[in-house]
Amino acid sequence: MRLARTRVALPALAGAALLTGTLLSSPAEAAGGVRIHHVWFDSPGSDNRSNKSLNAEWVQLRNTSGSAVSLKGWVLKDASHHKYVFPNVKIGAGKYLKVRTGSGADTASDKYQDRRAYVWNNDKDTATLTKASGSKVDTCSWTTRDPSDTYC
Ligand SMILES: [Ca+2]
Ligand SMILES: [Ca+2]
Repeated sequence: MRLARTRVALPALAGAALLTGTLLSSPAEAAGGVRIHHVWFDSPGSDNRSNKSLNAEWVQLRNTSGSAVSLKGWVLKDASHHKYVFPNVKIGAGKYLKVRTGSGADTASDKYQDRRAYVWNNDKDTATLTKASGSKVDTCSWTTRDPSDTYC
């Protein structure tokens, strides 16, 4: 079961978010509007652990706020505490960023965990995004009832 999400009128709140986090009810907004937007947990085709297949498994973040947010030291982890620590990168206002499981050269829009095994279980798992301080920013959970093409 995916977690219930609070949908708010983000364009209207983007300015307010710059002034204070206390107006906003959830940790996601308080963190500046970075969310787990989509998790493609079941790589297309057979899961043969090829680098191509590993990189077709990813988590996509979205910055719904009106300003860039630094992800330095932020952590993306699964239910088994496999952690990916973000390098010194920013996610621009309104931009998306994918964290792919396999190896590759990081770009502005694509980061690589450089793993040789899958992280995001096909049957059931939870992606959790925390700040460097450990405070929770967002989570996304799924089961087999949620296909990979379902957004978080
Ligand atoms: Ca697959
Ligand atoms: Ca996992």
